[in-house]
Amino acid sequence: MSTLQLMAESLMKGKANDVKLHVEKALAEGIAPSTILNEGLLSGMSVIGAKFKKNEVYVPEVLIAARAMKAGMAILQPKLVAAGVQAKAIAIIGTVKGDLHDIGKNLVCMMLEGAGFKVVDIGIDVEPQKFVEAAAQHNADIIGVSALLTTTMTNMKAVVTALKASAIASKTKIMVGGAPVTQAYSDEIGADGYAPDAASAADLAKKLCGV
Ligand code: B1M
Repeated sequence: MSTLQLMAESLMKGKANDVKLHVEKALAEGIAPSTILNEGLLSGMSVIGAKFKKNEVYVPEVLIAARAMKAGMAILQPKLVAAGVQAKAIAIIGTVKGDLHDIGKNLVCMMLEGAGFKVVDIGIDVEPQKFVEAAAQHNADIIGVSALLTTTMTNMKAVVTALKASAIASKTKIMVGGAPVTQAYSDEIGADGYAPDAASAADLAKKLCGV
């Protein structure tokens, strides 16, 4: 098996130290940082995403794989920057105003990072205008809004309204998700898309951003 295949395998098993060693070995072998990212780390993470969607792996496995990916990225990131490799797109992610749940939102961040996005996590209990300000500040391609309560999902509409009224409306897409959210609700409030889980959120974000 090649170093990149071993790297992807180790990532899928959540073996952070092995991932680090394989990244270092791949760099020593002269493999380009972008190839290590795409054919090693992202390739492993996309398998995890697909399995998560099919309920073949669960939240703990995804968290462990994401931790292994982060360990590899810590070594690779400076090399990517030096090589001028750009993120595929930029995403702002947060949980709506009044809502403190962040486990699902964090998984969405990890899957997006695993799909090659630069993710700016703006946290929980986020005011509608804050989503738009962060998106403008970071020149974001997409805003992702999470809600876990039937009482707070209604605040998603205010985020959509704030975005549509802003100067970045034509550039920045918005997707919504979280346990009580549905496609019908997303359509009703005028969001660009809804994803039922973190892996689907990464697929949807790629589609909406055309990357
Ligand atoms: Co809360 N809570 N909670 N809670 N909590 C729920 C959501 C609840 C269903 C429990 C219940 O009653 N059965 C219920 C909501 C009822 C409703 O509105 N229908 C509830 C309640 C009522 C409350 C409080 C009001 C309780 C109280 O104080 N009386 C309170 C509210 C606080 C607030 O937010 N203002 C509260 C508090 C808490 C804790 C702080 C204790 C804790 C949160 C800790 C944290 O997040 N750091 C907590 C927890 C842990 C839960 C449960 C048990 C688990 C939620 C979770 O993390 N799931 C939950 C019951 C349950 O779901 N079984 C419950 C795992 C996570 C991976 O799934 O977040 O759904 P989830 O994310 C999924 C998808 O939804 C999707 O992808 C993720 C992964 O595939 N997804 C997106 C999520 N965001 C997305 C965004 C996207 C796309 C997909 O695009 C942007």
